[in-house]
Amino acid sequence: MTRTPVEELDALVIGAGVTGLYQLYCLLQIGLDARIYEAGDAIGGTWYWNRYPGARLDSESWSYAYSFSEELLRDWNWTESFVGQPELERYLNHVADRFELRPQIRLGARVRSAIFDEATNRWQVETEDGRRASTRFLIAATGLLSAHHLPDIPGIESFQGESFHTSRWPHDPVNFTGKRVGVIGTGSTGVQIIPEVAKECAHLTVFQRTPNYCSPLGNSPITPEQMDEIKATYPEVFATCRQNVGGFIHDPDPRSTFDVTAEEREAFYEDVWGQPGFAKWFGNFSDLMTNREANEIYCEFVRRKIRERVNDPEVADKLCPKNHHYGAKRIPLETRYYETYNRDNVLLVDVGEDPIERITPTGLKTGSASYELDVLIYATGFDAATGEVTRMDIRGVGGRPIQEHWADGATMYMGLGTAGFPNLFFENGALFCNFTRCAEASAEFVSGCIDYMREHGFERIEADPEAEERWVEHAESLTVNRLTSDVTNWADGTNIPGKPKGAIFYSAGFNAYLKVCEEVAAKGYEGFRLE
Ligand code: N01
Repeated sequence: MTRTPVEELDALVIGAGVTGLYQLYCLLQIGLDARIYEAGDAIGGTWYWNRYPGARLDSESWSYAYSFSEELLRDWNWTESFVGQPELERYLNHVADRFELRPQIRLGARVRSAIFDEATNRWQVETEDGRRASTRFLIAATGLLSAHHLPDIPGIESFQGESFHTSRWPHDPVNFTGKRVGVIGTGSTGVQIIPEVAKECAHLTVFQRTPNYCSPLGNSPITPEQMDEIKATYPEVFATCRQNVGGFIHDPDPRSTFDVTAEEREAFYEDVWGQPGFAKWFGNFSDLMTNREANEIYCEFVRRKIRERVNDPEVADKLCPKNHHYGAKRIPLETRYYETYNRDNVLLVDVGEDPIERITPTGLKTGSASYELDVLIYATGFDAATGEVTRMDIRGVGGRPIQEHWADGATMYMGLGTAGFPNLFFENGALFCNFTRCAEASAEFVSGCIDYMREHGFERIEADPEAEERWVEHAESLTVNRLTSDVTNWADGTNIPGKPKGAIFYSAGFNAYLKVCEEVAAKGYEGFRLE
């Protein structure tokens, strides 16, 4: 490893995904000398790493687009309502080229350490490939779901076939022809990859621990005429997203589940069920996520839908969730997922009932059976939000490591900063959101803040510990009336053994969060200490 000369920067962004690219654009717009250090060999973040068969959007493509450039909106044509990974990767590369971001992006530069120097109020950064930078501001645009999680199953290293985590998928297509394949995990990723692999392989065994309320995606191609119509309504699309709790283009029905008769309710459920995307979640009755009884009525509707699509009643029963509410775990959107279990070459194994004991050199062993496999796919998720941050050696005031600071659970003010780590901003998904909408909001807030600091001669910003505590208490209080479950969930850290449980998201929603950003900025970045 050759160590390069130190790059002297105003701002360094970690990650060239949806957030990082726009963050760089904003920083360059205000005249900063800014760079991105990106671990991957190409840009795209999530849409670079997650190239498994079936990977695609579940926000409507046009609502996921960057909104900041009218020219970009005018020139880019989406081909499907929910486009796949290749088109998203092309889009992000187009954005990087169009706005001339590439010269400021260093690829293959995985940040190993970032040490805050109190004498200069600057971060000293080193990458694994020997690159070095000194920067006033450090922005971890490391994504919500980027630190991939491989479960600690005994024997995992012993498997002699091919094995892949879905988020580290090879660039060359994997050939499944004639092979016995196993997939562990039935979250949003598993649900996307399973139907694709089943079509190609000799035999597929799905190891499911917790079934989900998978709901139809409703994808369709976009004709040139439809694309013209979408372009004409972009301002309305983004205005709707700004008003929505998740930044999506679906609004809840203001009625409660119990404001209507049973027949009207059924007709309403059928209607939202038939609509594309998250309409069946975010466009549902307003009490879906707060009233247990209301939620259970909808759960039963969804279970019925599952049973209608799966031929074998025993298999259908295994696929029906019974231990959590609709929406308590993130809803996977699917295309012919349930029909996959009607194929002769697909077997569903309930590892909730019959847990995985070990991976063997030739397959997988549960308590009661052994499965011979040529390929093993881990669709086992991510150490969400903070995982990528705590995998780096980040040390704040007094040399305190971030891992020690967050030993009892991660806390942040506005999801953006934490006391003791000055001039460091996190952009890891402060709320559950149509991702680009939130990415734009946080990037604009951070660049606005840095601009304000320059104008007023401030060199150092840090979350006020009391403001941070108040924010965390407030964020937790918002979850009190929401339906949660005791099942594992990446959104509260419980999918990672040993990770302290805590709500990641600000559940007042995107519209409320935008208001907070505006108010905090208008009050000279209230809740942050500026020096
Ligand atoms: O990960 P997950 P994901 N033994 O954590 C199972 C986004 N996304 O990659 O539920 C057996 O949801 C685990 O079982 P359980 C989206 O936000 C978006 O699927 O813990 N099983 C679960 O079934 C999504 O929510 C898109 O009991 C084990 C699965 O692995 C988020 O990414 C597409 C196990 C992990 O599910 C994460 O989704 C894809 C073990 N030891 C993803 N360990 C879009 O459409 C884990 N599991 C945009």
